[in-house]
Amino acid sequence: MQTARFGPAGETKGIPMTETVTYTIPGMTCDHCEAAVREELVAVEGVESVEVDLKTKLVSVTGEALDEEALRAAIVEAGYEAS
Ligand SMILES: [Cu+2]
Repeated sequence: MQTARFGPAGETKGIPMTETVTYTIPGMTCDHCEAAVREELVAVEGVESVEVDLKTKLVSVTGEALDEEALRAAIVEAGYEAS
């Protein structure tokens, strides 16, 4: 997983930053839920990878120029709610 961030000094126009956004989705209970959430999230523009931990109900979305509203909408689209 790519977790490196470009600090202000290393920021260059044209090189997008990779960022990770984490959500808690209490409604996820099984592999099916995980697959549904993952499928919607990877379809969001800029998303590179999605990691789901069913035990903690944590979903980590990594990508470039992530749109948090679009990510939340994708979670809703999958039938769940991010807290
Ligand atoms: Cu399920």
